Amino acid sequence: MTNLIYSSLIDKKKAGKKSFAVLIDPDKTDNRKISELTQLAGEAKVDYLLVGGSLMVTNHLDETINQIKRQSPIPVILFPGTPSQVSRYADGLLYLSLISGRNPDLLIGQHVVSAPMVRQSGLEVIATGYMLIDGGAPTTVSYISNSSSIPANKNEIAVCTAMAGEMLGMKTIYMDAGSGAVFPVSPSMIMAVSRAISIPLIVGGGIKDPETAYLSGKAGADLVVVGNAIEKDASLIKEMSAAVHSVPVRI
Ligand code: 1GP
Repeated sequence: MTNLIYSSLIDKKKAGKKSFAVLIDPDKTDNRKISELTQLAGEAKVDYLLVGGSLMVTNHLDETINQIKRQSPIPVILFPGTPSQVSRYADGLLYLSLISGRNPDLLIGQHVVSAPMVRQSGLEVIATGYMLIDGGAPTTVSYISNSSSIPANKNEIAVCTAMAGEMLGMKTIYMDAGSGAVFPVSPSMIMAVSRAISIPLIVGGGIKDPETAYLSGKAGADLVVVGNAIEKDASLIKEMSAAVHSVPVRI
């Protein structure tokens, strides 16, 4: 197992540089769309491509990743909604434990079941404390996981949850307002959490414009993730990526 993706995240964090990732949902993309996204992502210097979806209805994960890998050198990281979403063709895997919820199956149960398959895949595994933050709409993840999200105005719950995740040994914390959230994680919550932990902080969900992407990075997100908005308008990749990369370096 390599450590390339995680080391790159750590190096950038140490240098105070922000990263930008595009989330690709195989259910919502075809060959033509993937070609368009990989080309735009390359031109926009996107740092990582996340691949996954809360519910994968179609069955072309391997095919999607193979096409991305043929067309782009950008590292591909799996962001699995279910344990079946593991593909050895990716570069890494966010091994998500839903630490904001109280559903033991998503904290540890599904990991136990998928552990041999994950180990065998040879993927770089990045233990991730996954925190759902209320984004103003019920999300697929909250429904499927049967767990409530952290209220958007309860910064202290988010801070304590992230701190616990770090002390339990998580390598990153992912704060997610959920795909298609009405409103994204607030800059004040991002700032409070980023000040409380020293591991990389990933933020996504409901980021619809370059300004919000910039503000998320400026507040303390080390990696900003956008899916839906780019699915709807792929030309946003350039401005979103530039916005995140323009956050002033602060070490
Ligand atoms: C969802 O954080 C990701 O899990 C991205 O969300 O699709 O709303 O950008 P959006």
